[in-house]
Amino acid sequence: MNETAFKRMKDLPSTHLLGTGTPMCAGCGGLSALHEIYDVLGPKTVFVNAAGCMTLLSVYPFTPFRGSWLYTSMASAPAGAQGVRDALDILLEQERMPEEEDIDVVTLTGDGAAYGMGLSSTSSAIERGLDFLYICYDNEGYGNTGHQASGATPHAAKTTTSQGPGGFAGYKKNLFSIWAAHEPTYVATVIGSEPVDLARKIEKAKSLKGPRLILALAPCPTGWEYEPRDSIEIGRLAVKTGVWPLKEYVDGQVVHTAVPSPRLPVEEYFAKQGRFAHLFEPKRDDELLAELQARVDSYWAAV
Ligand SMILES: Cc1ncc(C[n+]2csc(CCOP(=O)(O)OP(=O)(O)O)c2C)c(N)n1
Ligand code: SF4
Ligand SMILES: [Mg+2]
Repeated sequence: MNETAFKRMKDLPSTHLLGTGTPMCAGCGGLSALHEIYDVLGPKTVFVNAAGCMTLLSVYPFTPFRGSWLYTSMASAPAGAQGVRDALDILLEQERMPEEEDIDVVTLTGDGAAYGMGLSSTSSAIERGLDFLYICYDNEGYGNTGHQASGATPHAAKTTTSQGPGGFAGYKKNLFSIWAAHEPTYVATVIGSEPVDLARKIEKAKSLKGPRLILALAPCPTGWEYEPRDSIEIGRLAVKTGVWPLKEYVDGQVVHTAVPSPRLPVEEYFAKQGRFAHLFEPKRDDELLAELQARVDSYWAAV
């Protein structure tokens, strides 16, 4: 962090969360989703944060979180959450802490941890019925280290590790369904550009106990290659084209909380991002665009 950024952070009022003084990229969609989520969760939370872009928010001795924050390795945030929950439960059981001072345990990671490195410890935590809220901001790559491909990278996107003519050859993992298959308390997708839907889901998640996931698509100007001012529009297009379905899993049922109608063509979303520029230039790739559209169509045909 340079000296100016350090001075700006130091001067932030103590109530200022995730402000412009942090060393984050302008227009970060993950940061705006987290800001909205924190507005609902409030300071009675302990964030267990795996390595990634959001760990840059808390640079010793400063933090924008008004509650507690703990840093873990990429693979072990749910294990860290278990330790914190256990410690809180012991304090409650031994009456060393009154019930009203109990704290919500919140795991915060990127997609690299949530879809890949931390999946095993996540699965085990859900299996044990851990009472925690897992927030994944999904920028579809290892953002903090230069946007390498992750388990969340979509088909055809260029990343620093998928530079071939067709972009990423694999397909985005379905983390929503992987979580739902564990039959946890709650799973929901959100996006910062739909704040009302997001706030309702966070309120619901906060009111429940047990393993809960909030999966936030996080438009990332740096990794997705677009102007920071376009983050909200790109987020809205992700929903309007049907690329990012807004839905929740509760009581064994999946319910869509928004059904785009009419659905916009997916190319309106792709055309705004440099990581998909090869779909349009130097020559339009009709075959690949048709495949991408067909995959989204078949998802919605089954809803
Ligand atoms: C085991 C391990 N491998 C690699 C790293 C280096 N590393 C730090 S942050 C990061 C990217 C994490 O990606 P993601 O979870 O998607 O979060 P983002 O950076 O996109 O916010 C990596 C690879 C690490 N900390 N630990
Ligand atoms: S790389 Fe992307 S996710 Fe990371 S801070 Fe920048 S905009 Fe946000
Ligand atoms: Mg990421």
